Amino acid sequence: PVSVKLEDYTPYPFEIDSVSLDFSLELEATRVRTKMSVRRVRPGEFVLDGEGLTLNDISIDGSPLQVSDYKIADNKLTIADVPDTFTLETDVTINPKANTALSGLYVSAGRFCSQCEATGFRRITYWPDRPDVMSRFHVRIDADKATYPILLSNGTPGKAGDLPGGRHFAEWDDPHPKPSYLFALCAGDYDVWRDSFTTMNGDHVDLGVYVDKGQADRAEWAMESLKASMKWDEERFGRAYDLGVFNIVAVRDFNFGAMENKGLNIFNSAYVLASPDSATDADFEAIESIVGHEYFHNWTGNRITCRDWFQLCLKEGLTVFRDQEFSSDLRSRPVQRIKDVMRLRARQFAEDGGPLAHPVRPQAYGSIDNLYTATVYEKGAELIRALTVLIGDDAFNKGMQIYFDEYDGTASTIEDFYSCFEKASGKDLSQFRLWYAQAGTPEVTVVEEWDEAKSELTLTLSQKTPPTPKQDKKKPVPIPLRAALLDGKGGHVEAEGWQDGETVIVLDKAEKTVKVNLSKGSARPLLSINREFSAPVRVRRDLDKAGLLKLAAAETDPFNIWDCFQSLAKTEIFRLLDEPQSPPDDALVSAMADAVRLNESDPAFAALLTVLPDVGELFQDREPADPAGLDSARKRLRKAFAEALAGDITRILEQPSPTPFKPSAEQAGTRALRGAMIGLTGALGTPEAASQLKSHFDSASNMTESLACLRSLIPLPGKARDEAIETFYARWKDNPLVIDKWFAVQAGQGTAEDARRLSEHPDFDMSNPNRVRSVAAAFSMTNLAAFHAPDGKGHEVIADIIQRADKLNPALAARLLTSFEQWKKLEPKARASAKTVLERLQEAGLSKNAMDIVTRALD
Ligand code: BAL
Ligand code: ZN
Repeated sequence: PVSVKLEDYTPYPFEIDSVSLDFSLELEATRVRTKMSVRRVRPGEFVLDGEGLTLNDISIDGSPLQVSDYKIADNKLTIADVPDTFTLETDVTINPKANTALSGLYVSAGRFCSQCEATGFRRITYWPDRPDVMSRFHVRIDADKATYPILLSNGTPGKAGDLPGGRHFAEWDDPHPKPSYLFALCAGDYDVWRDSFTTMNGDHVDLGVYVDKGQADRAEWAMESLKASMKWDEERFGRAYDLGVFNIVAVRDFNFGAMENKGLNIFNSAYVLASPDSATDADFEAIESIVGHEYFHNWTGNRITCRDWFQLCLKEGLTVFRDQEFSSDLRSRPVQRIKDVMRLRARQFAEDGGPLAHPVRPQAYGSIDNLYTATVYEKGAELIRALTVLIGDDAFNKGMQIYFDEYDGTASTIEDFYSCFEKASGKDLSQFRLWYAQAGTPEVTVVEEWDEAKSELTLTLSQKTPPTPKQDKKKPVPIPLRAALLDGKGGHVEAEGWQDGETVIVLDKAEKTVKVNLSKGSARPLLSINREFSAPVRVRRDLDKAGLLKLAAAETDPFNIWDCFQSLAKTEIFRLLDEPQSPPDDALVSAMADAVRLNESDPAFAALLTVLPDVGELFQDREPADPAGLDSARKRLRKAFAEALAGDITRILEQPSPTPFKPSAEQAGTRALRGAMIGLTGALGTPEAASQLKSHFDSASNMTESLACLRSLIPLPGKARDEAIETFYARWKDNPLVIDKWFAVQAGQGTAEDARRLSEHPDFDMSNPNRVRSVAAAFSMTNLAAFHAPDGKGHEVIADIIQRADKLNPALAARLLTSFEQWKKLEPKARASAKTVLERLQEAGLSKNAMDIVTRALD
């Protein structure tokens, strides 16, 4: 695949101070007239991007150009001779209805909607479609008034009025210069949930959430989340909103979760619409976090944008960090941390360990759409968090203010960003920036030696980052490890130079020795390390089962308590895999159950203690991986765990679910533990369990518990299961977001035949990314035992869906292809089948996006 390289970056030779866009909306032939004021700032050709456009007219300073004056080739329009200052006008026609790639201007449920990041704007008009060209946008939209009564774009509304022929128009002005990827347009008939916000500067902001007709009340939570985000960014980072209007539009057909267009965020409806009966607590939480994320982009992404797409982590990693902090402040910090690390380990560690591994800031890419990865987002966020540990919160906060002050209105780089923290902390951060250039998850080994006579603990820490594609050798990176010395009684042990028994050890060499001096006669303390998961690494310690249990009991960091049990469970699952006849270890299972009971007063945390590492995570540590074997070993442990908690399950589920329903963290925590107990009931696998689940399903008053019951019933064949599947469908068949869940719970636990049957269901819709993902991603990314079954049927069914999806929506197909990323780790039969399927796809001639993934995966 053609590769774009970071080292090839050159600034654009022209500035375009302002642009007017005039849209005449028609489903199949929308006219876009563009007028831009261009000014040469350095030598170079005048080249614009454009894809799938029919050019009607083009003129410079009012004089039409002849065909010989310009060249259109390879999706670029080049005009050889241009004055130093000029006005360019273009008139193009596009076909939004035929746009199934959902990039550029397209139609969803009869309404116009746009998606321009990363390179969709060139599918709307000719433009230098790169983030470092920032311009003031004036937009005029005209359309049929009855069909499209609401016309929205970025900024604040200007003139509006009626036109002949039943049409009307509206104008929008965005005073903030922005790159084209932040342009947005929506037109159609919506219901609106309105509210307002007064900023810390006393400015009034009109807020609107635009949704399908009849669904306005389901936008209330998104609106509450928006107001909370606006307030939080003022309080935490001193950032106020900067326009009089902020709108969100919900769209059913959308490739991303949401998009941060200036003043007009466009959202996948899954992250806007919520009601207690139809949305789970996880949905409410995701809405809050994604609304926050997109809003926070207003400063980290929009006011300060990226110079080029290699800097994507500059806005994404930083904004994920900000949304994680927002959720931590609104909810429980330790619970949030655990959930974030679960996601990181499941998705990013897997990516980092396979053929698609790439640095947080890559040096080259084949297709920009494929760079929206867990590495750029999640590892990018972890690096910001590690930076806060390395330089401390005060220097971090100071550095952020320097960044906002010095880079506002610019398109920046990672170097610019880090220069602010160098200023704020007085530290040289050049070694830290290596984290951005090296792929792979560092492994840290910790060896302890205790000298009784000297009361001295010697820690030998070493790091090693495994080779990744095109990067065999890695340099040491600075790894900030929060550490504490535990006394085994719930407290810390003092040591020279440590504060309250805590410190940050920065492992910045291949190996480092740290001497810890305790007061004479001290007993040997237990070491707590990488507390709160302060660095995104794998820690290897020489701790056996007894040692880990002792550490779990002594730990004062909730993250590490959870993590000790994760390690214990992982080791036990591997043992059960190797010893299929052996029962799960009773002592371990009781300790796991005790930990759940002990933490019942923090139900959200207790619920997380019931979650065993999933198969995807397990097989990162087991090569060659036998997903079916791991799944069955995991199920044996889970069943024993459920048996140990049987009395607690009954007791907890006998209590009523909190009423009236509130999506608060407190109620969600209670329901999370109830949901965990429902899950464990399913793990028991008995006929009684199935009938208990069915009766709980029938009486559930909220989607969290209803869906938990359905999920638990799916693997238990019988009447209860079949009835639940039918009842759920019949009740929710008119609510596509809930039917997505119905597809996903079945694909997530069924066989390849089930996935195929679901993909042939009349409600399966290849043109809707949420629905495609509800079957294909649920099956291939969460049901690894079935997806990677040795008979290859799982691979076949997903390859078939990918091939069909690719014809309509290459970005979606490419995303689904990443489910093959761990194929080289598989046992021989599944590995052979994955290879055959990938080769077949490669020969089938897929889109550029999909070929980029297939080629890298096979490399
Ligand atoms: N910028 C694409 C969607 C998001 O990360 O917010
Ligand atoms: Zn983002």
